[in-house]
Amino acid sequence: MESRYHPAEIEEKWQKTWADQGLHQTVENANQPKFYALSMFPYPSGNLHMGHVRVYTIVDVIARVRRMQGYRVLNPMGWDAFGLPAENAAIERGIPPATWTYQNIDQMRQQLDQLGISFDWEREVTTCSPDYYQWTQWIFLQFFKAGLAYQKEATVNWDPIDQTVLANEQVDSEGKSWRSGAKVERKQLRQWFLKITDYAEQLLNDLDKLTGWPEKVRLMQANWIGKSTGAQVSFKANTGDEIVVFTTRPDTLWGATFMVLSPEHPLVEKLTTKKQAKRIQRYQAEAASKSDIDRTAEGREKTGVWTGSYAINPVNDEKIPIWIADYVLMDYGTGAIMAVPAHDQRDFEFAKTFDLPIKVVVQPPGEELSAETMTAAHAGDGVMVNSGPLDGIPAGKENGQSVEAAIAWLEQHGKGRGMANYRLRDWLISRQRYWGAPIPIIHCPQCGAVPVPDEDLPVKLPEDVEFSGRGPSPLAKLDSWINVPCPTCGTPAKRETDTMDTFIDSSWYFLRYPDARNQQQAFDPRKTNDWMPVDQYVGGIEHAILHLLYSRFFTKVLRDRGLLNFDEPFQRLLTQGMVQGRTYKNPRTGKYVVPMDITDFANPVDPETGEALEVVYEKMSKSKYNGVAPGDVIGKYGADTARMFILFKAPPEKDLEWDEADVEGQFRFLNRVWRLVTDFAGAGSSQPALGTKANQKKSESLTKDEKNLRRAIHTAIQAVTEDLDGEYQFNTAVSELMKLSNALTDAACKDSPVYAEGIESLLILLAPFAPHIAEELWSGLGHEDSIHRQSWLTVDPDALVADEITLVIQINGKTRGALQAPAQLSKEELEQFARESDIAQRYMEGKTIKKAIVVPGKLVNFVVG
Ligand code: ANZ
Ligand code: ZN
Repeated sequence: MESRYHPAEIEEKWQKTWADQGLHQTVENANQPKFYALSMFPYPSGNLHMGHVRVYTIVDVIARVRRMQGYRVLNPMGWDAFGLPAENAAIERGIPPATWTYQNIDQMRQQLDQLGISFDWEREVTTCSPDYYQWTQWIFLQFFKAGLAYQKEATVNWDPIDQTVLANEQVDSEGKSWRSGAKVERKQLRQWFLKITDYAEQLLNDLDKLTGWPEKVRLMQANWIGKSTGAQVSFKANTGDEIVVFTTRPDTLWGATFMVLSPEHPLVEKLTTKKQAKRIQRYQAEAASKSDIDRTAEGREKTGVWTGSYAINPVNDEKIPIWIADYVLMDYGTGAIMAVPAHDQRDFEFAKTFDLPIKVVVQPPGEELSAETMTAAHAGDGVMVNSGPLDGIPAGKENGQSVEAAIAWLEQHGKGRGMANYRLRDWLISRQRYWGAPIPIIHCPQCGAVPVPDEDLPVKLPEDVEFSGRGPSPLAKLDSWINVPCPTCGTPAKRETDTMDTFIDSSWYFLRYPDARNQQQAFDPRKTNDWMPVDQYVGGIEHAILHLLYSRFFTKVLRDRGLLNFDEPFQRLLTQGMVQGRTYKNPRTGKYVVPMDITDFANPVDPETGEALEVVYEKMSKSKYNGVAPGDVIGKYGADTARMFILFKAPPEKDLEWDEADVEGQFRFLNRVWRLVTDFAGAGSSQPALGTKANQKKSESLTKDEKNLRRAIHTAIQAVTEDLDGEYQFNTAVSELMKLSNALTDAACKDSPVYAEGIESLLILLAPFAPHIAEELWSGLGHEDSIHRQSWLTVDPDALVADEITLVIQINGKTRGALQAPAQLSKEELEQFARESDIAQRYMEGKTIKKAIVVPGKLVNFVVG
C-alpha cells in the first residue's frame, strides 16, 4: 500500500472495479429478506448540487449497511426527465429537448458515480424515454377505463401576445409572461382530470398506517385533503329552484339571515331579476379576473351584489335575500352558502358592509351578545338560543352536541343530511406543452374520446417539431401527427394534443424499478409485489404533499385494478434537511457580498461601503454566492471525505451548514485511518484477527489491555449498529468510528490479535460511509473479496462486560473521590467495598452512617451525622 492517502487514484480505481464486477447489481434471492431503498429521482438539470449529494449519500449508506446485514437490496436510480426547462432550452437555444435532456443525464450519472453511490444502473428509468412513457400512457388508460380520468373546462394562463398557454412557472410574481412580458389572462379550456377526490377518504384514513413517516408530513397531507364535517341543507328560492349549501355549522341555521352564491354558480342567471341584471353581470366579470387566493384573502373588504331574489330558510320559513359575492368559491362545497353573520366572521363583515340583519343563536357563557353591539362574529362555544328545538343545547363544534342535534333534525324533516366535504380537488393533468407524455386519446366526432389501443402504445412524441414559444403547443401545430382514423369506427379523428403533468411520471416510477426492463408490461405484478412497499424512501420536504399524495393515489387505484397487493407505497420516509452555505450579508442593504471580495474574514466588511457584514447560513444558491460545487470538493478531498462530512455534520433530517474546516477535519480523520492501517500492515503482524476462523483464541486468556481494547471495539460495533437501525443517526455513528480509531491509536497491544480485530472492525464499520478508502485498505490487508461483501459485525456480549467499574464515593451527596471496583459486586458488596475504602474512612471518621444509597455500577452515597 502507498504510504500516503491519494483519494483521487483509489476512488476512480474502485469505481471501475465495482462496475466491472457488477457489485451493485440487485441480487434476486428469495431466501434473503428484501430491502428496497429509494431516493427521490432527480430532474436532470445537468448539474449535481449539494442537496443531491446529501440525499444520495444517505440512501447509499442505508443500502450498503443492509447488504452487509444480509438483505437483498434494491437501490435503483432514474430520471424525472420530462418538463418545462428542456422546452425552454429548446426555445432559447434551439437544442431539441431530448438532446438537452440526455446530455444532462449523462453528465449527472457520471457525477453520481464519482460519489461512489451504489446504484444498480441496470434498472435505470428515464421518464422521457418511449419505453417508460409507453407505460405511463397505459396507466393513464387504466384510470380512463376505471372512470377516473375525465374532461372538463378549467382555467389556464393565457399569454395574449404570444397566443400561447403558459405554465404557472412561466408567469412571474406580477402576473406577466416570462417571455413576452404581457399581462397574463385567464382562459377556459377543456382539460383532463384524474378523480383523486374519489380516494380522499382512503388517502386520509391510511395516513394512520404510515407510522414510519414524519408526523409533520402526515399532518401536511391531512391538511391538504382538508376534511370538513357538517351538513348539506337545501333552501327553496322564490323562483322554485333548490339551492343546496354545505355548512360545517348546521346548528346555526336559525341564525342564517341571507344566502351567498359564488358569482359562477349556475343558478345565478335564473335568480337574477331584470333590475339587478346589469350589476350582477358586471360583478361576475370582475370576479372572473381574480384568483382564488385574492378572493379569499383575510380581512379584504367585502364586495357583492343582491340578485333580487329570496330564499326560504327551511327551519323557520323566514324569507332571506340571495346575494352573490366573490368570497364564495364555486369549486368548494356546493358553491353556495347560508350566511350566519353572528357566528362567521366573513359573513359578519359582509352583513356590516351591506347592512344586512344579524341574529345571535349561540350565547357564550357569562356574556350577553347582541346583534347591535357585537364587533366581530362569535365562533366559539356557548348555548343555543333563538333556535326552536335546539334551544338550551350546549353549542360548538368540539364540545357541544348542537351539530349532531341539528343534523338529526334536518334528516328527520327531510331538509338536509350530514356529510363531509374535502378541500382536495380533482387533479388537473393536462398540459398544453410538448415535452411530456402525450395523453393517449383520439377524439372522434362519432365516438367521442377513444383510448389508443394498447398495441398502438406508445403514442410517440414526434421529433420534427419547431419551438418558437408562440402560438399553440408544438404538438397542436403538427397536422400530420394529429390526424388519424378513429380506432373504433375509422372516421377521420384527431389526437389529443395535451401532454401529462410530469407528476404523473413520478407517481409510479417506484413500481417500475423492480421490473425495469419489461417490454410487455408496466411491471410484472409478482416482481413489484415482491419488492414493494419501499422500505426506506428519502427525499426533500418540498415533495411532502403532491408527489407523495399522488403516488399513494396511484398505488390505491392500481391495487383496485388488481395489479398490486398493498395499500401504501412507502413504509418509511425520511425528509432530509437543506444544505446551507455561509453568506456575507450587509444587514442594512440586504445585499450579499461575493466572498472573493472580502479581505479579512475575521471582521468581514462590505468592500463598497465599509459597513460590517453579517455571517449567516442560508440555502445554497447562486444569487447568494454561497454555493459549493460537489466536483470541487471531490477534486480537493475525494468523495469519501465529502460523504463523511455530510453524514457527520448534522442528523439527516436537520439542516446542514457547510463548513470547510469540518470538511478538513474529516479528511484528517481518513488520513489517520489510512496511517493506522498502513502502519499495521507494514508492521507485518502475523496474528490473524481475533474472532476469525483463523484465530479462535479464548477471550478469558486476554490481558487487561487486550480486554480494554476489545471492549472499545465491541462498544463501537454496538453503537454504530444501533445508530444505523431505525433512526439513522449517521452523525453519532461517525463519532463512534472516531472513538474506535483513537482507541486503536492509543492501544498498548499492537501486536495482539485483538488489535488486528480492531483494525478490521474499523474498516468494516467504515465501509458504508467511506466505501473507497475502506475497500483499498481492506485489499491492502490481503483480502481477496470486496469489503462490501463482508457480513456486518455482531457484538460479542462478553467483550462488553467490564472487569472493573469506576465507583464514585459521596458523603452527604458531595463527591469525595472515586476508585476502581470489581464489576461483578452485588449492591451489598458494593456498599461494603465503599465503606472500607480509604476515601470513606477519611471523611467519616467519628461519624455514624445513617444510610447508604447505592447506584450499582456508579456510586455509593453515605448519609452521615
Ligand atoms: C354556515 C356557517 C356558520 C359556517 C358558522 C361557518 C360558521 P371549512 O371549515 O373550510 O370546510 N363555505 C362553504 N362553502 C363555501 C364556499 N364555496 N366558499 C366559501 N365559503 C364556503 O368551511 C366550511 C364553511 O365555509 C361553511 O360553513 C360555510 O360557512 C363556508 F358559524 O356555513 B358555514
Ligand atoms: Zn369513432
